[in-house]
Amino acid sequence: MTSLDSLDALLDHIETRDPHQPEFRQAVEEVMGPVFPYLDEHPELIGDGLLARLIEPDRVVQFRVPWIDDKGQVHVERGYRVQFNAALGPYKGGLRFHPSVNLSILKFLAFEQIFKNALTGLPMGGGKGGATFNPRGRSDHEIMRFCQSFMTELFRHLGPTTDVPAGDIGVGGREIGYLFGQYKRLANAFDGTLTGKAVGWGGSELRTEATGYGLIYLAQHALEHRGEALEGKRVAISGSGNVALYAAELAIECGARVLTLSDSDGFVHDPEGLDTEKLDWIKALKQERRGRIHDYAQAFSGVRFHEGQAPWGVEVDLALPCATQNELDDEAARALTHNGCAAVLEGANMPCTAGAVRVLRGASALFVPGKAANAGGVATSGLEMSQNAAHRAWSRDRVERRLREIMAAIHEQCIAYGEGDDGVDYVRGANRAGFVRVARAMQAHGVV
Ligand code: NDP
Ligand code: 2IT
Repeated sequence: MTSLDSLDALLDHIETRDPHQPEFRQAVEEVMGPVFPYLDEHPELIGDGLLARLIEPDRVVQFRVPWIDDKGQVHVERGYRVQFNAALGPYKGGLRFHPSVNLSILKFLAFEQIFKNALTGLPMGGGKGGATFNPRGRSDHEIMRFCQSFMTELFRHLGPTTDVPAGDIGVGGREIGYLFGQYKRLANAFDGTLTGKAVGWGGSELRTEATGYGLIYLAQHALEHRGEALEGKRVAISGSGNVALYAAELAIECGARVLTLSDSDGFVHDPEGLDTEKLDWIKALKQERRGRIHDYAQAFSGVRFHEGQAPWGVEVDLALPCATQNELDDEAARALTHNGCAAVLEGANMPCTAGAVRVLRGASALFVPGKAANAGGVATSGLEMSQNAAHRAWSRDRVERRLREIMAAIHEQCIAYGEGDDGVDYVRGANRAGFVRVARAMQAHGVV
């Protein structure tokens, strides 16, 4: 095998092996770009073919998921679990149900997850899974039957010390309930094999809010480090799912003005800003009625709906992309910085393209990558695993205290590995800190 001792060689190797996996290639470039210069001073970290082993998943499971809709028609989806790296603990990462799901996207997400999980300091490896299933417009019974069929294959690959999935796009509390029900039935075990469970039956307090809240805690640390505060800032948020809505909730509580939310139809712009009452209305719309974001513009005066557009043209101080990968490109980044936006934190996984990140850095905007900014969700999943293993349930205060500590520690690691003459480079800090923890563990375990 050719030597993989440069970023170009590594990316060429991926291109040759997996020419149809652009998102995976993008994620490897994003992680390893800032790590390579560090390796010049720390060659011991990559002996024994570490990089070649790091970019190859431990295992990929792909399977057929047949299900029957309410009209009796049979559908066949493709299901996956990418068990990427278990150097730090059992595979851990969400499940995504979305028609765009493919191996490239799941490998990118699982690869990111390895280093994100490392940053939390908790004992979790990296994995991701999902299916091509589109939950949009499906009845509860259709969702249930799909989840049961999906779990009927997946359960044999899971376990509380083997692989512990959670939610991601299209997989929330309802889906985790159905998945857990079928897992429990097949495995004949009530254990901590899924996280994101409801609080009454093994779930952790605050897991629902954790990704969005953690994003805001991280934003507070990063802004404070620059001598700024969140209070009074105008904020653009994309998405209106789990991450977006709880980021909005805490941002509002901290005195920020949240001006936008979106879904795949377009974005809503509320120039007055959301308040708790409006947000409760949107939560009911999205979580109970499963409606579309444009309904918000119809129900509240002064709110405009912009069909087919993302919110990055709105004049704001802070942007929180919380929908999906590559939703904020270089053009959007130029629009944001042109309008005076000085900070972007990734609530979603890899929502900013490489070009967008270059534009933001060129404009000296604060940029915090997802593996640091959105780690609060998986961190709280880690706390849920601890509670399940101990057969205990912690109070909301205790979980919140731990989550705050973990986000503060992630910020500290970004500073330790990323601070330079011109401030903190969070991309460098987060990727180097995550990589070092994983590489040390892999070296200790030998060539496996
Ligand atoms: P949800 O399914 O709850 O919400 C996703 C939101 O993003 C919806 O508003 C959805 O709109 C929108 N969206 C999804 N795909 C697209 C698309 N292709 N174009 C435009 N809008 C889109 O998912 P989450 O909030 O859980 O996840 C959002 C992001 O955060 C993802 O990148 C996920 O990987 C990441 N993340 C999630 C964590 C979690 O704990 N849930 C933890 C860390 C990161 P629509 O309904 O119209 O599809
Ligand atoms: O991207 C993510 O970190 C998640 N979807 C959450 C994973 C988890 O296991 O809680």
